[in-house]
Amino acid sequence: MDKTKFKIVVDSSADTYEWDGIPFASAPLKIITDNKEYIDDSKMNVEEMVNELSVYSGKSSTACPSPIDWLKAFGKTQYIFCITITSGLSGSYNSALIAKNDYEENHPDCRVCVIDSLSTGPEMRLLIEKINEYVDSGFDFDEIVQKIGEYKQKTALIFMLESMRNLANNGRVSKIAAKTAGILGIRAVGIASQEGTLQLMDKSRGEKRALAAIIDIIKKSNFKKGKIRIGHCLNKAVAEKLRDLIFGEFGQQDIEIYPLGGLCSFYAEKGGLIIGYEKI
Ligand code: X90
Repeated sequence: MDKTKFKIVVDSSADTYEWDGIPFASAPLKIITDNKEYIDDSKMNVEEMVNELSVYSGKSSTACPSPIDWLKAFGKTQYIFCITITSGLSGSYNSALIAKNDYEENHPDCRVCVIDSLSTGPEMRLLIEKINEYVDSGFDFDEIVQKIGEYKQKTALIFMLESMRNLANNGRVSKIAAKTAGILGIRAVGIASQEGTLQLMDKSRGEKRALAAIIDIIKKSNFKKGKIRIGHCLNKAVAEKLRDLIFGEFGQQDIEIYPLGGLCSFYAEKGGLIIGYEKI
């Protein structure tokens, strides 16, 4: 199989700007304040943004890629797999669909599969890895479309947030849901719902209890063995604690830890963790 006929394209909520071994592109989301626009690409300094925003009290918002941004990321490739942040919280998926229709109309020999992750960050990372594997195994476009749809049923996402201020201010969770996270020491633990929205599961006082709540969710999802990807916002230490708890509870697993990109860091805020895993 000629791998150069394929391309994986994601929006920047996947925290992934480059990928080895297969043509790859990331379409940036933007974080906008009254005095600055941050573009979530490989050049962005996430730590600087998070620190600047922690002392900024004005309005801030985000914007998804436009269809033109998506078309730029598509380039000229025969088979494109395009993965977006959940359509339950962002216009990115709809924007990608417009780009797909335009692209296929102008390139009748090309095909674009747009995947609504109903999730974000580390769960999208798992989808990237899997599509790459399927291409390596020699499956054709239609087979991969079907297989990745099945795989997506087996992955899930958990989050742990110390603050939900930016989520609430931008209408991505209700103000009531956001209220307790943000009170000193309380962490909101939850999952991506079936509809691709935030579903709170637990409000824990203290890091230890919050990590225990995460382990509990993984256990209840019937996890035995699988890949786990942990993205953190300036909080590698807690990500490593979680990894060790997972090893203790379920034995050695394929776990990777990495810093969240700009978009996820904006919403997860300092200290936040987002975990993508193969639940079955
Ligand atoms: O279109 C846009 O401007 C982007 C809007 C994104 C809104 C929410 C992003 C949330 C990221 C929070 C924890 C993970 C929740 C996943 C639920 C599906 C991080």
